Parts: sequence; C-alpha cells; structure tokens
Amino acid sequence: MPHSDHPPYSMRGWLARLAATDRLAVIRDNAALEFGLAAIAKRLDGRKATLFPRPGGHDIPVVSGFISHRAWIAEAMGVGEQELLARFLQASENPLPWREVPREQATAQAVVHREVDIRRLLPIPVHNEHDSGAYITAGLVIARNPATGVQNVSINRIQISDANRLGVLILPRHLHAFFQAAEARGEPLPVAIAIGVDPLTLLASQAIVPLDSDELEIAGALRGAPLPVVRCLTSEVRVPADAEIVIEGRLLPGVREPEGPFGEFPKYYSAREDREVIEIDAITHRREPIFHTIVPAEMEHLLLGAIPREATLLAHLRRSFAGVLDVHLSVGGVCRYHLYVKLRKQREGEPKNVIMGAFGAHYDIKQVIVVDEDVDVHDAAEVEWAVATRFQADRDLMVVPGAQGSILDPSTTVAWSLSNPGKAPPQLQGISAKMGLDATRPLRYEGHVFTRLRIPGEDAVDPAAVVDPMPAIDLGRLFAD
Ligand SMILES: [Mn+2]
Repeated sequence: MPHSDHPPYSMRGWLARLAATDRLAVIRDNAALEFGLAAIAKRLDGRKATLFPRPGGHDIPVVSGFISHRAWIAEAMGVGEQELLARFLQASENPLPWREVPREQATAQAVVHREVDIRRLLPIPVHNEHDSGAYITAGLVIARNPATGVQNVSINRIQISDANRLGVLILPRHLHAFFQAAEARGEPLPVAIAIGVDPLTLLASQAIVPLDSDELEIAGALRGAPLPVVRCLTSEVRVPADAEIVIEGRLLPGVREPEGPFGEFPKYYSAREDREVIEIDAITHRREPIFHTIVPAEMEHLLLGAIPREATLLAHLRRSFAGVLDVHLSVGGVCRYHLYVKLRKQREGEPKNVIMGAFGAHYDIKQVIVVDEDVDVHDAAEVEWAVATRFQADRDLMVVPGAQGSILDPSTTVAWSLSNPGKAPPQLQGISAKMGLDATRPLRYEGHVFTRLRIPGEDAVDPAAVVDPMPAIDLGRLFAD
C-alpha cells in the first residue's frame, strides 16, 4: 500500500502536501463569494492553491487551484512530467473496478440534508463579470446508463437557478445519450454531483474513453487501488465515498430553462439559452466539508482538459506515425485549439500527413505545428523559433477551409443567416478553417545550415559549482575607473 506521504492523495492529503511545501495560500476572511474569491484565486492561479476559510462569512471553506500546474499533476500521479501522458494512457486502458462500501464508512454521507436551499447550504462563488450568477464548476456529474447500468462521469458547468434547481450545460456526449434515452421514455435521469475529490479522480473524470467506460474505474487505475464508492441515498448512482459534498437529484424530462451567460475556457462567454434542469433531492457531506471551485479558463480548468486530450491524441497519432514522440496543447491555444507535435521525421512530406491525422483526431484542433525532435513542444518560444527558421508559408502551410471546429471559438462562422447568427442550432455553428504548419527542417542539408548552436559542455555546467562565493580578486580595484 502507498505510504501516506506518497500517491494516491485524498483531496485533504494533497492540500496538506501543498501547505507543507508553501504552495497553499490561506486567504483572509474578507473575500466575497461574488467575484472577490475568484479574483484572488485567479491572481494566484498556477503559483499557489487558495484556501478561503470563511468566504463571504460562510461556515464552509472553499479551495481553488490545487492542480493548476503540470508538475503538480505529475507529482500527484507519482511520476515525472515526461511520464505523465504515458501513465494516464495506461490507466485509461486498464480500468480498475470500484469497491462499494457501506454508508457507515462513507464520510461523504456523514451529514444529510433533504429539504434544501442550496444557496444557503453551500458557499458557491460567482466567477466572471457577466456570469448569470453562482456556478458549481468543479462538480463531477455521475449518472448511470439506463440501458446497461454502467456509470459515466463528466464535469459540467452548473448554474444555481433556485433553492433546489440547477441549470446545466450537457454537450453531446455520454451523459447526453443517457438523458436522451430516459427522456424518450418520459422519465427523469438520476444524477449525483460530487464536489471535493482527490486530484486523480478529478483528472480521470476528463478521460476521453468510449461510452460505457466508467471514469471512476480509471480513477481507481490511476490511484493504483479500487476507488471506494457508496450508493446514493435517493438513487442507484455510486459516488466517491470520501467526496466532500454530494448533491443528489434528477435531470427533468421535457424541461428546459434559461442557463448562462457563463465565462468558458476560451476566455469568452457562452450565451444564455434554454438548457437542461436538475432538481435536487438531497445534499450529503462530510462533517466540516470543504467546497472546491475551479476558476473558469485558468490553469486548473485548462490542464484538466489538456492532459487527458494530449494522452488520447498521442496514442491516436502513434497508431499511424511511429515517429511521433510527444504532443502538447499550448496554453495560448486554451489547451484545446493549438497542438504542437514533436516528430522524428522519417520521410519528407510526413509532417503534412501528421497534421491531417491530428485534425481528424478532435474537431477542437484548429492549428497544428509539427517540429523536429530537438524542439521542446512544452516551450512556446522554442516552437516559434522552429517556425521562424524552418518554415516557409508558400511550401509548408496547409489550410483546410470550412471544417468543423469548436462552437465556443467566437471567430468561427455559422452556416446560417448571418443577420441572426446567435440563433443558429448547434449543428450549424462552429464552422472553422484548419491551419497546419510543417516547421521541420529538411532531412538532408549541406554543411551546418540547419545545425542548432551548441557549446560543448554547456549542459554540464552547474552554476552552483562554478560561481565563486568569496572571490580572491579585488573587484573594487578591478572595476575602478
Ligand atoms: Mn464517458
């Protein structure tokens, strides 16, 4: 079994580790739930997790940004950054079934509320200026496939609409399919929303796996032991037994109510529209629970999407191109739209095939830059250097017009009435051009035309070892005018 100071960490164990290593900032008591908390968490995002002991005077603390750095995620997984994608892939491909525990052992159900006013019970922040109100942004939405009983986990944005009513955005994936099947029979779909889970369960929730692959089993595989789960009080849904807070409810058939606007990952708002509604049946939580919020479009949000996508893209490209060594979804490309690929090129022309493979792998990808193996794809300046010195637009640029893109990219067009673009149905939105750049150098070249500068011995220099702390030389005399 892993030792307590090694992975897998519970959320509290991980927060304790961050606190012990000066990566957790405890914020004074005057942060308001509306904007104040998010403003502070955003300012510190990527550098320190933030803990708000009494946000807006509320008894329940809020934490944010505890996996807002790539190195922290690798650390939580117990691997080096180089092994991050391989480890995630291995877990996705080898799920570990969960282990059900009785209610007495489930801290998530220590306290039970049946008649709830969620606005009073939980400290739910308002994040961005034009958001419609308070949102749950770090809730794992768990539901069972009505046909097979297999669970699905996704993180959906959840608007607090009323005391026991939530608005939710459900993209056309697995939860959507479950609800469609239930709704076609006129039935509600039971769901549970788990808030405050460990870093690896959060990450596993974003795995890109087929229908009827339970993401909680990937959490078990990532943790190296079956995830303890407990049955909900009001449904058959199983939730992580040590979640801080669980909201139990039902997606209502035939009901749509206004949801949004809400600030999303591209750092723009998604519009107010009629969307699905959850009615709350119960809220359970630990004694003295901690609420987790993810500040939209900041590193915690972006990395949660990026790492599982990168792992999937790497596996996808490697099936066709053995020379693909690494991929990275750049932060400037909101960890979704811009892909950098490191390729050990075997043949001229191959980078363009890799570009086409990447466009086919996920519709969100808008720009692909392929570089050689001497370029660090995690360093945007290195990739730009490769474009600056190995790329010519007339020869190495590919443009695919009018393809499917991300509907959240505001620069995409709609194949609909241009006078009324906002009213286009989703299947007519998000028409996007794709751009590919082959920034690899030629396989053969004369002399040192494409030889990168290197000073023999530069990598071996240890500044701590070469700097003389007490120089014998008299600098005053040396530098005297
Ligand atoms: Mn799924």
